[in-house]
Amino acid sequence: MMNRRTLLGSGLAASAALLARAKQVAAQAHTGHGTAQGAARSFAAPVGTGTLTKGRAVAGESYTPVVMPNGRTLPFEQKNGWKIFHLVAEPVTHEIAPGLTIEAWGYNGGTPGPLIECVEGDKVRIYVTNKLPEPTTVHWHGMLVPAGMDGVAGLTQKAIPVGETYKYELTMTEAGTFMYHPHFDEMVQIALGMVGMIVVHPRRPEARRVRDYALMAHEWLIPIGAKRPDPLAMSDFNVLTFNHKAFPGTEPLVAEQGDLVRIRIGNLGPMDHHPIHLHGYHFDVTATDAGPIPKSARWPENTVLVPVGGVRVIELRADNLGDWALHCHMTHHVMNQMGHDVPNLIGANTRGLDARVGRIVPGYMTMGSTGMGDMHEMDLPDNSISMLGGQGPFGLIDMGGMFTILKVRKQLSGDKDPGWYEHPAGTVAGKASADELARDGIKV
Ligand SMILES: [Cu+2]
Repeated sequence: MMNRRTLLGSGLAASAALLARAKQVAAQAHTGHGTAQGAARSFAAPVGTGTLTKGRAVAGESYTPVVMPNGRTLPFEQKNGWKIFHLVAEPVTHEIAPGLTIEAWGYNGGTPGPLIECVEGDKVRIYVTNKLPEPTTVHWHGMLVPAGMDGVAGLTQKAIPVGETYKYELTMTEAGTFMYHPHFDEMVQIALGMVGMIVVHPRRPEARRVRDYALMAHEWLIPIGAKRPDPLAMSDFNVLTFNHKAFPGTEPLVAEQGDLVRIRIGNLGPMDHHPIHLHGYHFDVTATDAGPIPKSARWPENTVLVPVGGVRVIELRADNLGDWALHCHMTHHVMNQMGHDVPNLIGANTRGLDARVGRIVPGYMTMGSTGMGDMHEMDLPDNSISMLGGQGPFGLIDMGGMFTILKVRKQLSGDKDPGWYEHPAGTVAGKASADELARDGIKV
């Protein structure tokens, strides 16, 4: 249950009242079962699934497979000089982070769609079966394709009717990072999760060891307690994701000292551009969804703005060991649900408010008068995630949403999440001693 003492004196009143109501409803629905509905969930540290460093090696191909953290790669067959893929558009159930599961739309049993990976020059045939309750198409975003393969309903093809399978034939004329999404009822289908990435590898193999990652940024409005994202949202998104996971649900990226790390960041979210920021490194933006940026035109960056409908590829050399935050720098995009649309009571005197409001709304709890860093301690209604993130080695990581971690180690053993970084002695910020303050003339 909530720790009321640590939360006293603050006041996200509307949200707290909503929580109290949600708790009442849940309690009524479960009377007699003895379950503590709405009890605060534990915040597990993010743990990888063991697929972090290796993609799928493909017979006859020499590229390093791209890893889509929390994601999948679409299998294919080779027949008569074609690579044959099959995408199935369908409703799916998807976990955003432990505690929050949604009814979304996606491809092949999940969302986002699986990564389509192939090689420059490939002839690719992609069958698309429509198991949605309405027509759809697939548009190959950024790719140079014949007009009739461009997937725009009404303009270049008939929308794929419910239950039918259409065929797209594409020649991968250039290497690069592209995306796919429907071009029928775009607002609804994209908002419900129908997005995916495409990587076309150069025919010439890379000269060095590469850790190659794909991250798709997305944003959702998921009303507290609801399972269906609201596709009508324009500005009030409350769940921000990488590969449709909100921290602490995001798998970390890993690299070994000396690796070239390439991160392909796509954005097919409905409305927002995302300034994606990486700690511990300066990186180059090396490509967009229109191909590589000439070396002479690159400049170093800490933050790359990934526009809606765009891809930015960043590269860095993994030479700074540690656990490094990789996140959107819009502060509302590193929060989860519950942190939006609440009154600002920072600095307000809310003493006695709990007792008074509690007479009308049982279980009422005010929060946030000393800031909002303690919001993770709120009780949560069913099917929701805390406004803040997960447990780290030094306590709460108070960011959620579009946040993940790049873990760089001297050596990695196997393909698993290596755990938290072990800092060399004397390299972690800590409390200053009286001697140190005196030595340096700091008066506090
Ligand atoms: Cu953002």
